[in-house]
Amino acid sequence: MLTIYSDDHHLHHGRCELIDGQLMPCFEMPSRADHILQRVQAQALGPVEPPKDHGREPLRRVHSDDYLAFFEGAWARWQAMGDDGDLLPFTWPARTLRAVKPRGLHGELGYYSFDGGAPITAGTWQAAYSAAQVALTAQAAVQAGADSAFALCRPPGHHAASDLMGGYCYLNNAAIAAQAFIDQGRAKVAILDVDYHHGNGTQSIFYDRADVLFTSIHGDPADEFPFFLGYADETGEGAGEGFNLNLPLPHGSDWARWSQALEHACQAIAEYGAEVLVVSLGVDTFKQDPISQFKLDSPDYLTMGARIAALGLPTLFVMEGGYAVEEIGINAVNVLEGYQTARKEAA
Ligand code: SS9
Ligand code: ZN
Repeated sequence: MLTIYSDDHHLHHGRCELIDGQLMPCFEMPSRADHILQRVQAQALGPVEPPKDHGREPLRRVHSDDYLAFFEGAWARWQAMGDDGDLLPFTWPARTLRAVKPRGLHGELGYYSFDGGAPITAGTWQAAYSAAQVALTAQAAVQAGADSAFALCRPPGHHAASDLMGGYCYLNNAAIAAQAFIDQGRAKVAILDVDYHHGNGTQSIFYDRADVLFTSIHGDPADEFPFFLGYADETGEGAGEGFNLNLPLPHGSDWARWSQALEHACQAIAEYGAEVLVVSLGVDTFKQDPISQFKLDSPDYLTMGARIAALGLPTLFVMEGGYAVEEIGINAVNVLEGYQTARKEAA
């Protein structure tokens, strides 16, 4: 399997995030992607190539122009104010307030974000832009006929909506790739989000559309980030009614429970008649993940990959979360190896 990877992810290294009442060192750190790349190479998964620049247009298909301009320019504005620490939001347009767009940097940052977990640093725009290009380059390989490809994206993307950053995410790499499939002539794209957290950004981007089915298995938002989206009764709206499937699971869920939800999601994807599959590949479902509450073990990821392969669809894997840094490479690459082995056996 081809892996697309860019060193630019190192340009994003947040100092801290607001979590559980404290400013903590960011769990989303550069060594995450380094470990995954090392494992891809150690297991000889396949060639590793840098991204090609597909430009800004494919990003504009998912994100608003004003959001992209704000994100790209935010660091320079922050520097002009004389600061060089991380830029973090602290006020949001919650209920009873108005979702107006303020003029100043901190107000605008609150307008364009939903939590205090996505710091902007000097290199964040470039890292996120390159991650989107990583996704687009892997997407192009699958569109051109490859059975599968792995977009080793960092920072992750599935929490980012059309004009919102949050949850370590800025540009929605999986959504940008899914939209590229549509724009290149595919009629039905399925997204399977296996990250521990609900992919609120991806859901919202495709919520009123029938051409992209969004399915997600995640910690029940009643008890888990992102709290305000990801419930089972969110089934889509308008033309998208019936094309959104949330499978929330309780804290402590193990492979026996998780794999039933996977079966449910895979059946929905097969019934939908998807032409191509995008997997939002988070491995923060791992039992030792420091911020998550599921109990998957490393061999489970091999089985996960094999079940995804049984769908028989061209598949683009897009890296999302996973914070048990030592094991992240083993677990992520296990999904890819499980997939690849099952595809070879089927062929
Ligand atoms: C947990 C706080 C979670 C954000 C997590 C974002 C994960 C992205 N106490 N903070 S995959
Ligand atoms: Zn996650």
